[in-house]
Amino acid sequence: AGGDADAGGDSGSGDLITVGFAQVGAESGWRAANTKSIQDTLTKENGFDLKFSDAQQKQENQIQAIRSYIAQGVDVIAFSPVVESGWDAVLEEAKAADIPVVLTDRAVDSEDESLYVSFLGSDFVVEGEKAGQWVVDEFGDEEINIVELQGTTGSAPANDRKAGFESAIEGHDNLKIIASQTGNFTRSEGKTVMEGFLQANPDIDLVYAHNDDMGLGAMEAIEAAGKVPGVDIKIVTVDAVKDGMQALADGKFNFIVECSPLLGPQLAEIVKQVVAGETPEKRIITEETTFTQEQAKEALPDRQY
Ligand code: GYE
Repeated sequence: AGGDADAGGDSGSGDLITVGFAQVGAESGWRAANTKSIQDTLTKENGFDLKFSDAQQKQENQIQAIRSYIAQGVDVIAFSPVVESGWDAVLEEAKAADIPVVLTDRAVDSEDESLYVSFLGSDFVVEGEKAGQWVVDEFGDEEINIVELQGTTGSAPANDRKAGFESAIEGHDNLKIIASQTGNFTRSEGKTVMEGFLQANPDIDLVYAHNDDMGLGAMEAIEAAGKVPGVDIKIVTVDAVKDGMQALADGKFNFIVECSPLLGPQLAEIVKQVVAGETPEKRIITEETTFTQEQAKEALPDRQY
């Protein structure tokens, strides 16, 4: 920043856009693909100097990372907030330092929308609704006991995927959520929580997991309990990462709502716009689909992540 743009073919670091990215963690296959997309796109060759941090799913670590990006005077800060609330103070610090902030993937609940320039990511309520609608269509009037594996408590995707699912099954009294607990978006916690669900409830018909990883953990717990995932107990998840798609193609999952982690290219565009003094769109929603077992078999060979 600040260098003379006419430096004639010299791609010295003065011409690069410095971006500080505070990532949530490395909790899931989705997150790994998201990190790769960002790191593969915000490269020196593409005109960026990326500073990247992993908060291990802890808000205090993210706040610390953002403060250090402010102290370093980066051009733009981008982050995926681990939880929705509690960001106003640090976002005001960024604003006071004149550093624009781009939210990627997850939302904050700040009422002051001037605290960030743009929010790029999925509509998690719609994802939850798509999962719920599949359940409604699949089971009709059958009496179904559902257990829910929630994402990280207080995160936008956990809040919204829960709300969207509930609204889609509302009024269908035969579809009952008999237990709901967080598995923190990880495979291991998904497995542990599912083990507890299986011990406490003899007739579970369906698992709704807020991401593939927890669904994969639940699948292991179901198998360990001597039942057949996808048949005795059906599994619906969100994400559509490779391992999830494989489980779907193998008949162990029953339905996946896609959530795209490939946000790097759009983030790069937004950052360039901001630095050029343009105003990016305030809300950019990722386009996504859903997959049945047959569709997973078709899509799997070309799946990038
Ligand atoms: O679905 C989950 C990840 O914020 C959309 O976070 C993301 C979610 C994703 O850990 O797998």
